[in-house]
Amino acid sequence: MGGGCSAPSVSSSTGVLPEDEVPVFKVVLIGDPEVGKSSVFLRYTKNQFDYSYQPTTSVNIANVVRKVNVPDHVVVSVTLWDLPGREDVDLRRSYYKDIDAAIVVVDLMDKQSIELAGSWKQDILNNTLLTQDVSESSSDGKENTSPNKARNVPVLLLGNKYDQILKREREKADHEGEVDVVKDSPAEVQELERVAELHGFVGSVLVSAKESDNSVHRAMQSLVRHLLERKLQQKLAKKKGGNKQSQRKKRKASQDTDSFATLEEVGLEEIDDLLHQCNPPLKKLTQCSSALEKSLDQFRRTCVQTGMVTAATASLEDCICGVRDKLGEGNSLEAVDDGGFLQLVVRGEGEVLEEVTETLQVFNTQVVVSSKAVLQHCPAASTMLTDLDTKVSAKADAIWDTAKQAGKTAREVKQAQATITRNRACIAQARTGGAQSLKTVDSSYQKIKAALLW
Ligand SMILES: Nc1nc2c(ncn2[C@@H]2O[C@H](COP(=O)(O)OP(=O)(O)OP(=O)(O)O)[C@@H](O)[C@H]2O)c(=O)[nH]1
Ligand SMILES: [Mg+2]
Repeated sequence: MGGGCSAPSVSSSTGVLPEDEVPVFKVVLIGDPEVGKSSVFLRYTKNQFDYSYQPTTSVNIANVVRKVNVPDHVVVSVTLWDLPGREDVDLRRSYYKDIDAAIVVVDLMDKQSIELAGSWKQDILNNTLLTQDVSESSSDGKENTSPNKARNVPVLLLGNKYDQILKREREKADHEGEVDVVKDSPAEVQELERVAELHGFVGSVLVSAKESDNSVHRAMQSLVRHLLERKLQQKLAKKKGGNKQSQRKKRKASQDTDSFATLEEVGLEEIDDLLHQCNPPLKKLTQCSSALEKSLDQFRRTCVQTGMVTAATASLEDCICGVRDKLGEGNSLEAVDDGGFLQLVVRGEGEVLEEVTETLQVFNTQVVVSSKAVLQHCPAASTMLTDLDTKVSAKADAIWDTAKQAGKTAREVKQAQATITRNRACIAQARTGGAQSLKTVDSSYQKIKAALLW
């Protein structure tokens, strides 16, 4: 199952992400009620299916970490949002904030849902224009406020319940006694392809959330591969374009994105108190993760600049081996324990090249410092956030009572719920980033030890 139609095309990779970077993609599932969004969500996140229908009343969010080949193995984190089919446009718009992609789900057995797919895509277009982050700089250093940025959000069309189409076709063939007759694809499948082309979807895929046939998984993988390809191409374009002035501006832009955004308040005191308490550990996790990523990147770039390695995509082991190869007669490279991480030190009497000293200095002052900060702060910050998040979740469950006492309207409560959902997604994302940073530090430690063994 999951055949036919066109998946998003993935060209061959033109660049490679730093090995320690885990790209995070936010993807929303949208579409008419009862088409199977929650079922697709459940299949992808837990590989399960539920026959009963429970309309989704508030958004479901899950983080899934997967491996994708682009063409090397890349680990990506997908934050999937399952939105209610019946939702007020203001709330929907808030869920669209900072999305990387959207999936419009339709029920192949429901012709109307296929016909309405275009209006769901338009909904993304209209509402991402208002919410898309416009802080990113274009290569000329100007702020990119162009509507094209929002238009760029890839939207995939997912024809769900394909099992029912196949069942119907099988029954029809049995009834008519047809044997091995080559027929056109079912009308619904042709309609899906037509709608996808007409409205500029990035592709259309046939899936069944009911069957455990991997069709949902394959559709998601192809979308994620497509997103990765875009990210790689954007990185490459950024690297290529740019004079010194635009680079300065870019640096400033990246410093700006580092500046920590606090959680949004919801307007209910006891919940806001908890959210305020979340800000310091959230900031710590975000800053530690970002500093680690930058230091590794800086070390890699220094290795290229000082001639330790030639490829900008060299791994950490390649960099360390490159340094060791340039040590000169009579010298050796040693890893010395330093607060849970390792300093790299040259031992011996031989002369040491300036380039080697410079490279090791970047390692010892940047990579070591940021790695130690991750080890020191991330576990505690993450535990603190987990505890606070549990409290926020409990408060969110009782929000109608709290809000009633505070004299809030139903609309205000719904908005508060949406804000809590967004805040909790930020918390989940920071915790995933923190856990990933700890893994990176651990694997860097192992890699350094391994590189120095040879
Ligand atoms: N046969 C079949 N049934 C499906 C499939 N996917 C979902 N269903 C059924 O369709 C019904 C609706 O599925 P949901 O996933 O709850 O639909 P939804 O789009 O999330 O609905 P809302 O939350 O109201 O927007 C449920 O009874 C599911 O069991 C599928 O691939 N095949
Ligand atoms: Mg649902």
